[in-house]
Amino acid sequence: MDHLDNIYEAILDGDMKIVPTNVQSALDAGISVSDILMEGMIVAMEEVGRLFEEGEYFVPEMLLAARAMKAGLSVLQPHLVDSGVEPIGKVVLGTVEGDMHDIGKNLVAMMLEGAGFQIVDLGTDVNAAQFIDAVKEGVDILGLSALLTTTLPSMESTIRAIEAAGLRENVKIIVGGAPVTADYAHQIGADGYAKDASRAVKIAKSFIN
Ligand code: B1M
Repeated sequence: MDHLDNIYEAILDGDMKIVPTNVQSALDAGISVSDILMEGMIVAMEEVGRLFEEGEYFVPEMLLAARAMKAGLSVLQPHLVDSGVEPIGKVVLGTVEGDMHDIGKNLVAMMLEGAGFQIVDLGTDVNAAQFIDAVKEGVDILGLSALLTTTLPSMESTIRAIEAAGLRENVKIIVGGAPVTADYAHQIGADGYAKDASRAVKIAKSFIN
């Protein structure tokens, strides 16, 4: 098996000890960070989702795979993040109320940080009042993530609450996550939609320049 297969298999096995070792071996072998991420790690999480849908994996297996994925991302993080650069803007990020998924949001945070943004990560299950408090602190961009169709409405209610608080003009809002679409983003009044972390960086930069 090659390096990327090893990473893929270890994530499917939920092996949080082996995944970081395999990621490091792949880096040492000169495989690009982007290939490790896209072709080793993200495809593995997609397969975990498929196995869950088909009833072959249950929540505990999904949780183990997520932990293994996070352990691997921690090895990649220094390669995604440049240190010592002056921030080009401030981004507040969070997964919306009711939603515990944070791997995609964390990846967006890492890539934005790597692109020079200061990140305030509010974590998961963040309610509108928490987002509002963070926006009041002064922020250029607000990033909302949702992974469940059942938590999409929290995205919309967060934007409505920010409008009601009179803060909408102060901040650009980017939304993303598997069930989010460009149409949905437009419908709820977001300023931008990003399908993945690298597109989130492009959009965020376009709001700053
Ligand atoms: Co969950 N889960 N899960 N889960 N889980 C999904 C999302 C699901 C699609 C699986 C499936 O059925 N195929 C399904 C949702 C179905 C739906 O709503 N249509 C599902 C379900 C049903 C559930 C539970 C309800 C299961 C249950 O309890 N019965 C439950 C809900 C808990 C809750 O949140 N209240 C649940 C729980 C969990 C775990 C806790 C076990 C775990 C999460 C652990 C964690 O995140 N810390 C988990 C996992 C791991 C998944 C899957 C397998 C993988 C998600 C992931 O990390 N992907 C997922 C299946 C899948 O997505 N194929 C699934 C990798 C990640 C890099 O991609 O998050 O899409 P993603 O992020 C991408 C883009 O979407 C985008 O950029 C990222 C990087 O490119 N992006 C943004 C994300 N946020 C963005 C924000 C932006 C811009 C781009 O701007 C701000």
